[in-house]
Amino acid sequence: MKFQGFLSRTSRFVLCLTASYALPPYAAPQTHSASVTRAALDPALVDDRGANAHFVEQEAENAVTDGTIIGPDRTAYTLPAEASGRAAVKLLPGQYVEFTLPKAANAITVRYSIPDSPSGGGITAPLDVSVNGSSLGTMTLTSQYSWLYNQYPFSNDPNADLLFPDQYITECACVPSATTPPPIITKPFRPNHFYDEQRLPLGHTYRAGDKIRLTAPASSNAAWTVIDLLDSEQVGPPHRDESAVNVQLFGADPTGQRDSADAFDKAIAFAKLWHREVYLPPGTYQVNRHIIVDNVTIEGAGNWYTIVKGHQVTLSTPLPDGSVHTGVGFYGKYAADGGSSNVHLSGFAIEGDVRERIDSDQVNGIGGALSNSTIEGLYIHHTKVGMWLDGPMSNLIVRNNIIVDEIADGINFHTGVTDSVVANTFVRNTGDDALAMWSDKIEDANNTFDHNTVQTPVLANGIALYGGTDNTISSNLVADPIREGSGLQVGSRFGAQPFTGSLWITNNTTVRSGPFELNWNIGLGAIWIFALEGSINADIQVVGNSFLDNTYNAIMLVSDFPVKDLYTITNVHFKDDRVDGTGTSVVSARVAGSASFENVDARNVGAVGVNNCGSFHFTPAGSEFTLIDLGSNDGGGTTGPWLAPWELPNTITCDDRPPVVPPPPPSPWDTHE
Ligand SMILES: [Ca+2]
Repeated sequence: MKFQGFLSRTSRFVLCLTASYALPPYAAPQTHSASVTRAALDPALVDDRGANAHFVEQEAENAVTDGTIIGPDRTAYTLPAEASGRAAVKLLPGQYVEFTLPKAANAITVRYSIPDSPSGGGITAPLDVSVNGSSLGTMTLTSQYSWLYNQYPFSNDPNADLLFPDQYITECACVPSATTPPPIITKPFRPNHFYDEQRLPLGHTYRAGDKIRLTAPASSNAAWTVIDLLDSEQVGPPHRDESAVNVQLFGADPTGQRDSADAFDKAIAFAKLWHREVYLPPGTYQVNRHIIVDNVTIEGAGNWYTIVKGHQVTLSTPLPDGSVHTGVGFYGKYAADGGSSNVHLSGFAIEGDVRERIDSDQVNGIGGALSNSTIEGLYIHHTKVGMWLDGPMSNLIVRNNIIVDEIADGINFHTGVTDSVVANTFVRNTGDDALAMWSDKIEDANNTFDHNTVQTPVLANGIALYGGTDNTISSNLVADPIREGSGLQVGSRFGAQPFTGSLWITNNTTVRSGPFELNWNIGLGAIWIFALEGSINADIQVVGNSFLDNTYNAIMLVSDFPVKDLYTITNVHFKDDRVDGTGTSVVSARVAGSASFENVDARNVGAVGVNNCGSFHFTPAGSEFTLIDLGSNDGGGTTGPWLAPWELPNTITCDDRPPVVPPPPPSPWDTHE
């Protein structure tokens, strides 16, 4: 692997820019054509929900191009489905897409996809960058971290046969190894995880109205280059701390040529001895293993300046934690070893090298147990999970981070994580739940996920809770879950402890959620409450949320058919929620139990407001699921009011596959409605 330092890259761009100074001044900035969106939504529709990121986001499909817009399309395993807003721009060699900067910026991030190599493993290809017609240089795009195939936990080989021919697959609705004649499986089977993103410091501040053009060179080796979006931002000067312990004094190499892990350890030991902080100056530091942190503060110059980057390393013998690989990561001690406390990490990037999913590997950006600690201002890229915390542990504050292009989860509070927070964190393109609390063996309690943005998890959910007590999911923005999950999930799954106490799901916005569930062959809800391994009867308050442009339903309460007579969902309370656009119903109930509704308003509803199947006994007494109408549940769609009296309290309306009526785009909600 070649390491390219920030400093050398910056200086190259500065040189290019010197030439552009000779050009005549440009006309006054034009800002009218700069369409800034948040998760492909008009920012006015998002309110103050989601992370307050430093960058502004512009979708390629709204930009100027001589390429081809692909999508919108929400069909899994397609390029548009995994794009933000379910649309992108496809460039053939020689074609471009051009964005008009909405604000001054000295740095951009490009989200893109290029083809895999015929045998897997990825290719690299150039992308020319120019500003106002003046060349800035060429980015080297890669598909080495994208393109997975086949059944979970996936393969990098597009030509692989089924990994598990003895498992049911929905494509043939059969178990292939038990089927005669065997079904024909098209290859590549289930391609996914198409996108990656790359950051580029521009070396100069450009003005609002300046035009950033991305061009696939005519000579490009990539048959096509898909651009999904551009983020742009003004990166501030590097943070400096002269009083902290500088890792370079212990031999850390900011050019990334030499391994700096031992130097990090020495600097940390020295800093702890003298009760000082550790400082990582601007540069790229090669680290190919875990840095164990306990009772220490490590601060970088900012995540655009300080990059800690590693190779994936194959271990000759597995570690006690089960890992067969290691890689760059900052880990607290495991809870079984006493855990870590008073760790404060800030202001750097962690660039991993994980290209495959091996669930036993600890190749995450942040790991272990970190009590009484803070993690802020990090950028985590290409690790397996961004932050996988193994408790028991307590009082961790995670805020202002960016986690993108991961093989599995973004952040997982796993096993007895309590009194902890994830706030103002931006997560895009995870390969599993973007934000999760998994009460495995010991319950997670009193945690909050607040004001985070989640975009395009390619598998599983935007935000998922598996058991726990008194947790809060508030003011998040969740967009574009693609398959086998939805925007928000509350699930008794994965052996989790039961839900107890209360769960508050308040003031969140989801968009383009409620996708098609390929295994069940039905549509999900933007919020998906799933009693798979036990009844869900904790006090669940779903208040003040907006469920926008739902592909199928807004709300789904469901069990699984083999356990439909064992488990129920009760004590769920929906209040002051808004539903703008459902391909099918507002509520789909496929479980026994009940839920209450108060001031839940809906419009642009594509099917009957409530799809009530209960537990599928269809007795004269009606459905086994009861809707409790607490009033002011207004609005509806093509079949009348969504919560019409005739549906109450438990009229059977079961139709799992009604025609889907794509709703119009979400629009401002008149406060008098
Ligand atoms: Ca897009």
